[in-house]
Amino acid sequence: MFSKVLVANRGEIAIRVIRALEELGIASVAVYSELDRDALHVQRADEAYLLGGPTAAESYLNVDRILEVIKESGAEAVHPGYGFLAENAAFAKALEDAGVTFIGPPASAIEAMGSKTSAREIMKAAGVPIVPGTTEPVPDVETARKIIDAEIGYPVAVKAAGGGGGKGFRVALTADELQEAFEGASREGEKFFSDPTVYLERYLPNPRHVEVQVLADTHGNVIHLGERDCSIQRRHQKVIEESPAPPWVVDEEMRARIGQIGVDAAKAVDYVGAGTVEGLLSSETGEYFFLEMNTRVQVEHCVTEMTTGVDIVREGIIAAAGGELSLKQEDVELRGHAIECRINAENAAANFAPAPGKIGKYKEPAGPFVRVDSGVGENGEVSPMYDPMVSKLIVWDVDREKATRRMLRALNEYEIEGLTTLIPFHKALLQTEEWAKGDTCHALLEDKEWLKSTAEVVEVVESDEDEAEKITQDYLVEVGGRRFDVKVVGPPPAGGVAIAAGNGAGGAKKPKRERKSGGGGGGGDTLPSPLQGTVFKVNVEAGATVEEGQIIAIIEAMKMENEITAHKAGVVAELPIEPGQSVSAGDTIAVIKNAE
Ligand code: MV4
Repeated sequence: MFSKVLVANRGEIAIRVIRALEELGIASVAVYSELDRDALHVQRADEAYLLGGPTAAESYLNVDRILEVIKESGAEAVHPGYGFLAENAAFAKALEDAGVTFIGPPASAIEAMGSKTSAREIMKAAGVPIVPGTTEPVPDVETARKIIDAEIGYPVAVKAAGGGGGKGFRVALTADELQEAFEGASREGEKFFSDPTVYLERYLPNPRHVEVQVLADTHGNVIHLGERDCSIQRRHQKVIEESPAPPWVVDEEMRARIGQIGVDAAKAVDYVGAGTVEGLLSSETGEYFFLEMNTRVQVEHCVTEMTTGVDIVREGIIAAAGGELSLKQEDVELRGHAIECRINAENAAANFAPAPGKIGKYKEPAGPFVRVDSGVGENGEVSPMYDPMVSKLIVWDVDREKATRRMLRALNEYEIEGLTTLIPFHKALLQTEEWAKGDTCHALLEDKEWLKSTAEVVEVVESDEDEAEKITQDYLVEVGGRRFDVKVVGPPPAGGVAIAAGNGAGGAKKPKRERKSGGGGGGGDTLPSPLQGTVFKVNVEAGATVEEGQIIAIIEAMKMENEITAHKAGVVAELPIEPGQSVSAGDTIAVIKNAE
């Protein structure tokens, strides 16, 4: 076994890995960017090294510097977590060459699965069912047209070969839409993966996203830990995951069938460690098709840990060290139901725009069968530079309905001051009939009115907004001897002194400023940028009349396109932005005045 491992990541997954290392008696080495000097993962590790500047390229993607730190620290292996270098075959190869163990599959498996066309070809040869379509790149629109007419038909999905997770994915419902879909997917492939190659798949109407967790060691043992259902996605980002799938979606027979598909897929690339085979389950025919394999531990691995009792991260480390998996397929037992909610610093009411910021008070839920994997804590900060995830909240209970109630209870306990998060969105979603039915909730996730209705008042910890604002004051009130905690939202009292006794402490508290997480500018005319980035597109002109929720501009940040929508209806009085310009969080995107 290793004695020291470097964790090439940050946030909750770095901490998750460090915990597993400590339990195995392995020393941990953290790495960090200049922005992460005080981050939790740095404090939690046995030693820590600065990688470089704030951008991912200068720090968590800086292979040369990471190789230096490996030498300096004497680490014998590297755990990449997810994201950053986790699926970078060149990085895995560089470590192999340096005699350092990459905790993950061989570089050849990463490479085989990295190209989606190559993965489809290998899976087809291995007898794994793939979504009908091409396994070879399609050179141009004309060729695509011929293949679709002869074999696939419409609607058709055009996907980037370098893609995955929905990047470079376009749909052509009819022949008319093909050219745009083809060019769009190719452009996105070029932008994200430096590879314009695309391929075609039959477009399945309203499928479920069902994936299989696999584990493999170097002794030929390959097992699966059942499925996760991740059908609740927004712009291809998973927001809620569960294990197993709702019982009426996947039964024992289907579980065995798709589990075997996962095992066959892993075997076909000589997989080692923890991996996930993603697939689509046709809601019409019950057919299951391989979509892609993620050659790393995933964000949502925790729900499987809860239902199987297997520590997936630990098994991955043991496998990389040349050990045997601690269990056989027949030892795998699924019990009960687990749900995970991603607690992102995002504003569901504003198109899920990233809402980075400083956290004030912070209190995590606890109690039976509640797990919180978090990357930040009290007085921490969610930086616009990285993924906006604050934490993952995972609960377990004997069945889906009870797990849902437990999740709602845990969400109610969660207190994150100063940050707009998906907590109110999750609370609302888990109380819908759609969730109860096990629906994929696509319509809800696009329903602007419904999303708006989930917004909650949040207390701003630190704000330089200067307009007159309402404040929130907490009072303790006793009515007929019964105690009530009362929140009063309104203008600050004359004289500006507020006495709060909310938590029984009795002392005077500074009045807190609040903002409705749904909009910007506290009801003013100014639409501020919720994030730092580059103006990609301006969708309206100055003087235009806009509806509330209409897209004003698209801001690109971390390669993601974020739609900035009008916070109110009116006339665009000012529009001080143009494509290519960089904006900071809080900068004015537009001033929208009421139409007279
Ligand atoms: C598809 C599809 C329909 N047909 N492929 C790809 C990435 C993943 N995030 C979702 N992807 C899809 N690929 C074909 N051939 C539909 C989706 C899809 C989806 C699938 C299951 C559950 C939710 C989804 C949300 C958006 C897109």
